[in-house]
Amino acid sequence: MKKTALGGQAVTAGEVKSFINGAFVSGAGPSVPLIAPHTGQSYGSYRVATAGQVDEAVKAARAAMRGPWRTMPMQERLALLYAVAERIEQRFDEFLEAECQDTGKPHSLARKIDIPRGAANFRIFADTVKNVPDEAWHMETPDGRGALNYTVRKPKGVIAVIGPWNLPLLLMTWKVGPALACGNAVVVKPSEETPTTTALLGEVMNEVGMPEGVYNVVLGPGGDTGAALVANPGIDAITFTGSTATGQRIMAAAAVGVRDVSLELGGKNPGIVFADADMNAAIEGTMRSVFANCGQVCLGTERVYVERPVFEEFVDRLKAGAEALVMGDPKDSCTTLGPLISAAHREKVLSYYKLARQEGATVVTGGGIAEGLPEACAGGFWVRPTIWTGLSEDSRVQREEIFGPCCHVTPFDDEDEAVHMANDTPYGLAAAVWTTDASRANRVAAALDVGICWVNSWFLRDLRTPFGGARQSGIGREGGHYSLEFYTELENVCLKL
Ligand code: NAD
Ligand code: 6OD
Repeated sequence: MKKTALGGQAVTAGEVKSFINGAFVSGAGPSVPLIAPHTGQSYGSYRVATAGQVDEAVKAARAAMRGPWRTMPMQERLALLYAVAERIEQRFDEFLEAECQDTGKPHSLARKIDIPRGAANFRIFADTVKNVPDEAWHMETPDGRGALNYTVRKPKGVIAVIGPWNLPLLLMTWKVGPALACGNAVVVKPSEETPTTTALLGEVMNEVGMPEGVYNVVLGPGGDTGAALVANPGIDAITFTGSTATGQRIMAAAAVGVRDVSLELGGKNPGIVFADADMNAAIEGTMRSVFANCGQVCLGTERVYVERPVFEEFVDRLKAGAEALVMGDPKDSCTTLGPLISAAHREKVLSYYKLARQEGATVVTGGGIAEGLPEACAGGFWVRPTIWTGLSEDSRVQREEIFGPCCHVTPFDDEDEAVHMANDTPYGLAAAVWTTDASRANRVAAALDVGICWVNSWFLRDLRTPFGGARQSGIGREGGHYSLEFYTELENVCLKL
């Protein structure tokens, strides 16, 4: 059978399939059209996996945990992960096409970030597991013979992986990579908006000889398929990336049966630009952090604080940058700004554009639906990149996550004021600080209540580092050996000598 993103086993006649126990299956529930965000046109469909099918997937994963996967030597297991990474690279263009069709994001972006990370997430966690040190403690005993304590690291079992639509392959493999590297089996529920690359990975799993049931995919909406998955008692732990509202529901579901959760949630991230910053770098970095992926990046900047002496220059240059962004066909190499993911999300973003005006913002640029796109894109979910000034810190636009190509820029007079405003949020995911003063950089980074603070950069990712959010931006850290803490259970063995 031909193995292309839209014509292999994962997708037949335009229907994206669930993947249960090594086989591609149609959901037994209703058929749902898939809509291309850049055209607004349907390009395929999927059928909803029912609670019964979710249970089949969980049972397949549990069976895999009793089968050859459980006893496979680590080197063999990790060889499979390296092979997955290599196969993603060999099928790079298919993953690229599928990801950009589902999301509408520019090919240039996915080529650089999403697909390479899809492969790297398998390689880096295979390396991590291979290099994790074992722990052993010798203890004294009254009889003088002593005892040896050592730690056995075991897979947690069957992990539910639930992902969002903004970076579907990157964020799914970011969890599936370490989960499998640690010897778990997974049941993945991708976002209902973007199922294709997750299904396509099923083909790769079969191609490299992954045992049946280790990697399973169930397609469907969160309230149905997702809720059935997290409620299933055969799930040992849940790792989730998505909104804070859904994260709270998942945490409640995980409480039944006392299952572990890892939650990577929303943000309202600040960027702080000091007058001593390298202004070219600050503008370039802030442009990316506000507009990359059409502002649909959890780590993106929505609140920019700029020291007053450079405020006007900064706003003028950011405006010029926003107005130079090019919207259009994702395949076109000139395209630098994609659409929003869906009609519903565009309604949400436009409601904030309207709210900003009602709350008294000055619209520096943008502020509505984008027009003048090529004819093929006319029905897509486009909005204009937007910059505001003049809002108070307690306005809803300054407090709520919008997840669109927009930001508000506020002047500040001193460091304390900037830190205070940046921290005045229920979230705590990421921040970006722009300054050439190293002492100030360290001071401000330490004072910010966030999981990751970039200094003079944005979205530089070393996968060995801890990743996660403070406050309502999440619970737990993944990345490097931190992922191993979530995806394994530790057992201490005390051996009397
Ligand atoms: P979402 O919460 O609506 O959905 C995420 C996933 O959860 C989807 O697969 C959805 O089907 C599923 N889901 C929804 N309700 C569910 C339920 N009751 N039980 C089980 N699953 C359920 O989020 P989204 O709109 O897909 O993504 C955007 C959000 O994700 C933003 O808030 C963004 O900040 C956040 N996000 C966070 C990170 C991070 O690393 N912190 C990364 C990317 C996106
Ligand atoms: O780079 C990563 O590992 C990661 N988790 C990125 C998250 C991006 C949010 O949209």
